[in-house]
Amino acid sequence: MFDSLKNRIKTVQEKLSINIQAAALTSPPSLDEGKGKQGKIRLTEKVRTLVRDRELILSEKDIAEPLAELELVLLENDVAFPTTEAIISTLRGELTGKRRRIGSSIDTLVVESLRSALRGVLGSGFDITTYLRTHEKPVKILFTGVNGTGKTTSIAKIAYFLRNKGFSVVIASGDTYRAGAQEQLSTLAQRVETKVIQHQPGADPTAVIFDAVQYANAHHTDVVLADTAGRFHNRANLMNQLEKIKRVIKPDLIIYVDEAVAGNDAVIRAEEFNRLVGTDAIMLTKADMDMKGGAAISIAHTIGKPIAFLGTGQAYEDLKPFSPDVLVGEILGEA
Ligand SMILES: Nc1nc2c(ncn2[C@@H]2O[C@H](COP(=O)(O)OP(=O)(O)OP(=O)(O)O)[C@@H](O)[C@H]2O)c(=O)[nH]1
Ligand SMILES: [Mg+2]
Repeated sequence: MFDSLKNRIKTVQEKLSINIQAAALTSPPSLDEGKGKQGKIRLTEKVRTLVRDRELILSEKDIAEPLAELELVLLENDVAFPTTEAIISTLRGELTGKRRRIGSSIDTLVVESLRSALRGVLGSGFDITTYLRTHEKPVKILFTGVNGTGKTTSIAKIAYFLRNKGFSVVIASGDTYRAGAQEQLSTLAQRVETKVIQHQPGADPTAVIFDAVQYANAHHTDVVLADTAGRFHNRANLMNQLEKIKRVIKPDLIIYVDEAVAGNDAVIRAEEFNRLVGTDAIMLTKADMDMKGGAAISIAHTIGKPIAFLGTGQAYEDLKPFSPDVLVGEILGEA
């Protein structure tokens, strides 16, 4: 992820440093700066020496150009408009208006301000293992999302991940709609050695998930992972079916699954799903195929829900618990 974003952010970063250095050079010296210079700056001095310990207040004008460039870079990489605005506004706030001592630390100032602006839109992340440890069992997790985003694959990955953490898991084969969906899930579940509850094709998904919860109660299973058929949010009958599942099963968590490659579409769909059936956390799949990373940056900020996991490939090990700090490090080219 972020292949196309990283280099361009680096360029903006450099431009910001240059502009700040220029502002430091042309600003009047502060009171405690070396006496006897009478405000004259000898340009022959090395820049680093010159700006060291200089105090200045950066104005919006000083950084307007690199910020405009950053705005464009973010939008071109599918970062949602409100998220882009939030990043720019935090960065502007971090850099301007404050009296600060500018020295050899300009690069650090720029990187840390960028980090804080990006960090601000990514939310807290969602630590599923802490959630599971602190909630009554079985914890019922319902997976929602449009067709083909990776719900079924993600359920197998999460089952594998949770079992490795010591939790017992049962999967509910709640996609009774798409031909081949149940077989796909049984094959995946077999690979990760997890029990699946299935009914006949065409059965009511609520009944399947209900049975899985009964199974979990009887066997003291920690977690129920409930698959559902892919559906578009404008299909009222299918959304009503999700509503029914929610009403009857009362899931503890609803995880909305979408693919990072969908960019802004993922953000828009996530909002609709959240509005219609609710969402507690997000799983973004196909991060391995996403060059831009816009959805990963915007989705939590736009719908106000945390990202729990990133899917990073087709195998069941290809799952990463989401860490906002690691993601920001990646964007800033530190990882
Ligand atoms: N590269 C990559 N492929 C993925 C990832 N997650 C899922 N896939 C692939 O995406 C395709 C669709 O995955 P499914 O799990 O069937 O998607 P789904 O959301 O359950 O699809 P429906 O049930 O039809 O709505 C499969 O070929 C998966 O192998 C991922 O993180 N990276
Ligand atoms: Mg599926």
